[in-house]
Amino acid sequence: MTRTALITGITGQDGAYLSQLLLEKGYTVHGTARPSSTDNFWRIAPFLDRLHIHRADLLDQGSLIRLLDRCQPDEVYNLAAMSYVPTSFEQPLLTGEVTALGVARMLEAIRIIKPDIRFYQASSSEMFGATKDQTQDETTAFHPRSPYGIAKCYGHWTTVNYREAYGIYGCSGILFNHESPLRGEQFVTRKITLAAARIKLGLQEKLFLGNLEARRDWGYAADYVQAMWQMLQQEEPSDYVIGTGQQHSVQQFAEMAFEKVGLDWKRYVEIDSSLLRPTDVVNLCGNAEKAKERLGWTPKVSCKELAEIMVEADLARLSPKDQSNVST
Ligand code: NAP
Ligand code: G4F
Repeated sequence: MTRTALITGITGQDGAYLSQLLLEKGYTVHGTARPSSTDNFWRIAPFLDRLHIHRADLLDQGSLIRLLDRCQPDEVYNLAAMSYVPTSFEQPLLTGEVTALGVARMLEAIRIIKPDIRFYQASSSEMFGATKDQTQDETTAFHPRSPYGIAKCYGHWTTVNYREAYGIYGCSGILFNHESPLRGEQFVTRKITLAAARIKLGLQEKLFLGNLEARRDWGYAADYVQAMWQMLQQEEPSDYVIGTGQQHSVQQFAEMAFEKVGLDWKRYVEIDSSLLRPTDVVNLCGNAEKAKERLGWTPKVSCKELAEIMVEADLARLSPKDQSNVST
C-alpha cells in the first residue's frame, strides 16, 4: 500500500532532498508552504507536479490540525523552523514561537487527529553549543548558545516527552551542519562557495566573513535525509546524532572552496566584525556510532568533496546565460 508522508518546511534545503527521496520510494508526499505573496518553490520545482502543497504555518494550531485531518499521513517530518542563527538573536520570541512551540503545536495536532503517526523532529547540533566534549553523541549535555539552540532544545525535549507520556512514535534527529547546492545563501558554506564562483568570474571582489575559527562537522544534505527516513522505519523510536565525525574551520572551508577555482582565499577574504555573534558555537563534531550500528547509516561525501560540489554548482548557475540576472 502506498505510504503517505507530510513534510513541514518542504520549500527548504532538506525539504527538497527529502521529498525527492520519498517520491523515489513511492510515497505520496504532502508538504507545507507558508502563505505568502511570492512562492518560494525553486528547490522543489523539478518535481512540484508530483507533490501536494498545502498552506500551513507552525504558528497556527488550527492550520496544522486541518492539515493532518486532510492528509492523514503515516509519517510527519517536521523540518520547518526559523533556522538561521543570527536572526534568532534579532527575533528571539518569533524563533521561540516557530522553532520551539511549533513542535508542540504539531505534536498536539498528531495527538488529536492521528496518534499513530510516526514523527521526525529536526533537532540540531546547535543544542550542544558550548560543550567541552571533543565529539558529541546522544548522551552529551546540551548548552545552547543562541535563541535558536534554546528553541531546538525545547523541540527536542517535547518530542521525547510525547514519546514517553503518550506513546507517540517520535524521533529526534540531532543533525550536524549539512549543506548542498540548495543551501540558503546566508549560511557560511554557501556564502563562501557562491563568492568563490563570483570572484572567479569577475562578478565580485571581496568576501566578508565573521568568525573564521569556528569549527563545524559539515556533511552533505542528500546523505542526511536518508537518515531521517531510516529513523522512522525502526521498530522502536529513538534519538540519533547524525554527523561525519570530521571537523573543519570556516577558514579551512574557504581554503577548499577557493582552491577549487584556483584562487588563494587570503587575497579575497576580509573580516567584518559585525558578522560576529553575541555568543557563537566553536567546536562541533558528531559521533554517529549509534546511527551506524542501528540504522546502518554512514555519510558518503567528505567536506572537501562537498565544497567542490557546491562551487561547481555555483559556477554552473553563474554561467553566461544567467549573468545578467546575477549582476542586477
Ligand atoms: P531551511 O532551508 O531554512 O528551511 C526551513 C523551512 O522552514 C523553509 O521551508 C521555511 O519556509 C519553513 N518555515 C519557516 N518558518 C515557518 C513557519 N512559521 N511555518 C511553517 N514553515 C516555516 O532549513 P534546512 O537547512 O532545510 O533545515 C531543515 C530543518 O533542520 C530546520 O528545522 C533546521 O533548523 C534543522 N537543521 C538544519 C541543519 C542544517 O545544517 N541544515 C542542521 C540541524 C538542524 P519558507 O520557504 O517560507 O521560508
Ligand atoms: O553557516 P552558519 O550560519 O551555520 P550555524 O550557525 O552552524 O547553523 C546551521 O547549522 C546548525 C547545525 O549545527 C543548524 F541547526 C542551523 O539551522 C543552521 O543550519 O555558521 C557556521 C559558523 C558560525 O560559527 C558562524 O559564526 O560560521 C561562522 N561564520 C563566519 N562568518 C559565519 C560567517 N556564518 C555566517 N552565516 N556568515 C558569515 O559570514
